Amino acid sequence: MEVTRVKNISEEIFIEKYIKGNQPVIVTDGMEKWDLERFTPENLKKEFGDEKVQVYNDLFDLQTIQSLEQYIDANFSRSESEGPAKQYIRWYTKLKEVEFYWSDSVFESLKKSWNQPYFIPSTSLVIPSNKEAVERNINEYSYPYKGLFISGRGSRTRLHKDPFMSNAVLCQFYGKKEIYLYSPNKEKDVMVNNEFVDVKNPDHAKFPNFKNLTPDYKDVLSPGEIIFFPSGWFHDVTCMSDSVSITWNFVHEVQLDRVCKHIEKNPEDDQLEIMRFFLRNEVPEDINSKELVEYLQNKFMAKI
Ligand SMILES: O=C(O)CCC(=O)C(=O)O
Ligand SMILES: [Fe+2]
Repeated sequence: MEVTRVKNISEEIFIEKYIKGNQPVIVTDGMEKWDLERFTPENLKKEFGDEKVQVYNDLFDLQTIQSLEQYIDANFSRSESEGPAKQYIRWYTKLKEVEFYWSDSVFESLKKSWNQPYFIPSTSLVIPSNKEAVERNINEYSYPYKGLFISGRGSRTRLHKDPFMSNAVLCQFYGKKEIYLYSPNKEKDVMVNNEFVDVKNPDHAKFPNFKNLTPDYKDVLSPGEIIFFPSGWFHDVTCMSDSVSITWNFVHEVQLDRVCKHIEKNPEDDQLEIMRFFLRNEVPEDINSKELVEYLQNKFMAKI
């Protein structure tokens, strides 16, 4: 089944139907005023070719550090005989004080060429922290967990779900991506011992329930389209051509319950480090999971 496509959608309806309803959707008119030409491989190479980038495999294991130009030359425009690309640039903005090739300066420079999509709420957000109740514009704000994804034809992000029940927004600037989506209630079929099935090459001995399982949605994301991955949905993304996208994560207050339940069930989840980072201006860095849930419930209590 294909993902529902909508346009001219209000923030209220997006919140109600898709964030609260926890359903995926593709919005087809969210990038109309953006400068997509700025994001072509040729232009990115010209503007940022010397920048160092992290290059990953089809999950999130770092393979190498190289320049953007080196990556594009080796992985884009590959001929049939060279075969598909296997490596993938996931270029995130700064999450913590560690030596890393973050993308902050590149995002700063690209700022005028895109924007926060009109239907994505910028208030009432649990993540990113919004203590001062000011609006958060994904584009203006230095936003940990925002990334530029640059990837040659054939490269892939294998099945996973995003951390701490956050949603992801994926904006497609260049090329096409094939997307498989499995709903959160398929967890026992696609995940065993914290390992995700490779949906395109499943190990049936390890994932016996996966047999004959079809994705809830299978679709192709084209330039100018934005897909919303709701919290807890499993997604697998394969580049059908050379590709450039931007992605980020957020949590809206209508989902607070789900996030708190996740924290209570998984108090040792490594990914909570990211949650703590987002809330660093509000809570002590070493806050434990129980206190974190209490803090969030109190903060949003008036509203739930
Ligand atoms: O585009 C991809 O390869 C993966 C996207 C993704 O996992 C996300 O946006 O959360
Ligand atoms: Fe993801």
